Amino acid sequence: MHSWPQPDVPALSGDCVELQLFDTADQCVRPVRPAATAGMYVCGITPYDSTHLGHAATYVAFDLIHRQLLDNGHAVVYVQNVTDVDDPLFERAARDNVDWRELGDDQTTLFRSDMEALRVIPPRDFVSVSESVDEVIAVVQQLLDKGAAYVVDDPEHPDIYAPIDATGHFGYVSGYSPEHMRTFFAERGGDPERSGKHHPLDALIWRAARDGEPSWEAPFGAGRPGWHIECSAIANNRLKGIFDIQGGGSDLAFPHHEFSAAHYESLTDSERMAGHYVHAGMISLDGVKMSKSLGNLVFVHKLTAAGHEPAAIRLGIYSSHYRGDRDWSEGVLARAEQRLAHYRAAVAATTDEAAAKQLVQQLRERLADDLDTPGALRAADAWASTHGTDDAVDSSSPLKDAELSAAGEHVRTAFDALLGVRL
Ligand code: 5CA
Ligand code: ZN
Repeated sequence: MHSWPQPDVPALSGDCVELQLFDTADQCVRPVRPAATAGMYVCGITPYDSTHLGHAATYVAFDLIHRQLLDNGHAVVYVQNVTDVDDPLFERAARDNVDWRELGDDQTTLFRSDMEALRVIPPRDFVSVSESVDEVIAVVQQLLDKGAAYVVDDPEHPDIYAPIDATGHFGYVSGYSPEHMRTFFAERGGDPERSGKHHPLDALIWRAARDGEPSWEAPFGAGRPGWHIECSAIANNRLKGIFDIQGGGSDLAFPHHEFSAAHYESLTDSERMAGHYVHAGMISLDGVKMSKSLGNLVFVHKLTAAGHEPAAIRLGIYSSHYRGDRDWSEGVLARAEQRLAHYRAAVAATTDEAAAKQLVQQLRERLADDLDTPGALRAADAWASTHGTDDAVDSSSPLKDAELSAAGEHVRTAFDALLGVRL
């Protein structure tokens, strides 16, 4: 499916700093070190309801990674899926009496416009499950042929599962204990009670056709893809040899990323699918996790419709570290809007090139250190306090090039290139 328009990402002068990221599997921060072309896969939305600020914060975190990789001189192959074949989507479509394809298309369109507004660099390949079922069928067939998948003993619904012992190293991505695995498997779309499975944690890779559900013909019987296999197939078919980063929110570490990796590794007899497994924390609103059931959702399109700039939304997200569970509130946004005005006033006033270069270097260092955005903003705050002006400036919209000194222009370019923020 088509992606969204590419924002302008200006080239930034000065010395780049090698990106280091926390890897969930190894539980440490270490350099990413891709080849000339880096590969990144980030799990996409399930398009049955509007994208909320939690989703947006996660995609903005990976956009920061994308931007640091570009600044490090790499080309980036960025791949993202859209889970448009899934139970919640079918349930919502049935409830609202609309076709599931139409619901998925409409919500994906809204997502694209939110991402475009936030100046998120689009994936090169934006791939829906419904357009990649053939890829999943090929992988399921290979797993069956290899003995790394089995059909449950249920003639009515002969679903296909991958056993958790298909590799000898299952569990390395999340590092969860068996108790944790059981809890999260049940909470996050797993079916531990399904009769006929060899182990309660074995993962569904092909769901045999049911009445009233969409299904596709396959050599092993009509049905539809399981969740983890879809991302495994879509990612690995596009990132062969360059799978540097597998990403998503922390709720995806187990079982989703664990099984996506295990499926690929059992198929290829390899040890490790991705170089880094990177996970963003969950966003809450006023201290309560944003969730559809509570209805405490903040939507990007509502904020922008109310006149809040996407640049301020970005700065609000950056005020805390991407890996922590983070709170959003009106106060966070208000402080971000003050910051934006403060930075614009300083960029408009400054003529100190040495200080501008020093700030840009600090921004690069902080961001290269596992995306330390709070540290980057602290450096910018200090710089703006020294170089800014108390004069009132019109800071409600991006500044114009012609008004800026070389120093101001350099800082503005850095905010745009590294942070996706137009000052
Ligand atoms: N389609 C699957 C991935 S293949 C999925 O998880 N879709 S989703 O729409 O539920 O979530 C999309 C992304 O947003 C995932 O990376 C998820 O971890 C992240 N996400 C969901 N809720 C939040 C939240 N409250 N805060 C931060 N990230 C979130
Ligand atoms: Zn996924």
